[in-house]
Amino acid sequence: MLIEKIKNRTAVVGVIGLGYVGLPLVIEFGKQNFPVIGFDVDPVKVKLLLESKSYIKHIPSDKVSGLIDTKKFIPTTDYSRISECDAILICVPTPLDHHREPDMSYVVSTCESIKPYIRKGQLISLESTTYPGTTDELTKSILEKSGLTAGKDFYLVYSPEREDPGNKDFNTSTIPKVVGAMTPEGLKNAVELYSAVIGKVVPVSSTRAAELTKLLENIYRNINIALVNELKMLCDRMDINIWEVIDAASTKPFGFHPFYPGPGLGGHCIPIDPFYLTWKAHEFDFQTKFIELAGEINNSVTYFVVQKMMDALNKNKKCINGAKILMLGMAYKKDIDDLRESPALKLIELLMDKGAVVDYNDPYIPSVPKVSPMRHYTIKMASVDLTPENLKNYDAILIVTDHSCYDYEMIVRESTIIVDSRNATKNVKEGRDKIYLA
Ligand code: SAJ
Repeated sequence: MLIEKIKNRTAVVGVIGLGYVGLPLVIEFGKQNFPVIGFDVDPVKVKLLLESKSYIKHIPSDKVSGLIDTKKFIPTTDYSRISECDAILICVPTPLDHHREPDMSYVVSTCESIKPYIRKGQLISLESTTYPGTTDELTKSILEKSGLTAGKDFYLVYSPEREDPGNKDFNTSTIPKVVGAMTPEGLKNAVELYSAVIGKVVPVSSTRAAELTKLLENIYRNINIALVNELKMLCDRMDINIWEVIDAASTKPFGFHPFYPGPGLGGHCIPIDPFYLTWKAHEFDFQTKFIELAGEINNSVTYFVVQKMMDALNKNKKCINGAKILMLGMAYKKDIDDLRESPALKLIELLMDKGAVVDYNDPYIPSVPKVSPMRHYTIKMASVDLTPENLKNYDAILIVTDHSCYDYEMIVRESTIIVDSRNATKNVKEGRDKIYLA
């Protein structure tokens, strides 16, 4: 039944959570002529979509207007319309709470909201990054309170999102999609559904395998970034340039993938996802020591950068207390405007704790709201202009995010001390004696 409706594009696809994961899926299914109902708890998002406006930086509004014009896309906050859907994709956040433990509240509240309206024959797929067992245990248990049985009355699936906002090489339809289901029948239907919009679908044997697949992808990054961050701190003592070494190692045409040291790990995936596995592993009397060590190192490198700032000021007979520091870059990685978990926020706090007077410049982030998205910091700042005159007002410059648009020649020329945590000044020839790699 469902497969037929997928094949003839009459299956109604419900997408819950119209953020940077859900909205691209809405667009892809809309492109393939499926009727789509988009669900979100935020009425502002629904209103903007109805006005054919995109609120996601890398998704142009014409992609939304194209959808609305077909009259086959309905954005709504009315969860009772879940009963009209044949397939339901859940794309809601899975952050960490204050104790750095999984915060499943969005997944739970979504399942509770749709429970009264799910019906026989539907396919329900969770896409949020989460610990192995979520689908089989948490999602299943809530949805079965409807009286329906997962695997029998409805298909229960897990398919991790792999959205990489702004990635120029890959997009929603060209990033292979891993899919695991509770039953072979469910898997078959899920493969059929996702194959309608995504070039390559990768079925695995269970929802747990699919859940762990996504975590492995991001733990791999976290661990390898921690490795080069640790080597950066060792190389500082050994007077070796770690970036030179990584570039040289990258000439090996196989068996090596370069990662680069930085001021710490930001973003809503890499610093967070690994701790979903750490938390679940405890249930099996297992310590994920590697993950926890990587977390420790990625945290400590931020303190290392502060120490290097103090050393640089000291070398110039200045002290951190009262020093005027301009931090370049607030976003968690270059050329984007996302602040989440950005190490820049922690650096500001640590520098201020030592009495430094800190300003920042970030062309992508004109101001930091009073309470940043991180909730841990209450700082209110505005980006200062990056001009030769302004640079002269600071005792030191701290490069935190290596935005491509920065004029590093000018920055070095017009500054006295440059502490560079990204090797962003690697091509600057003049004034190298003013640069301190951190
Ligand atoms: N970072 C380093 N050194 C590196 C790479 C990254 O310090 O060599 C830092 C970044 O500055 C940032 C943090 O790590 O603060 C995370 O950076 P990221 O490049 O991993 O970017 P994210 O957080 O946007 O990760 C997303 C992930 N996508 C999904 O989870 C679907 C990740 O799996 C992707 O591999 C990554 O984008 C990507 O490659 O862009």
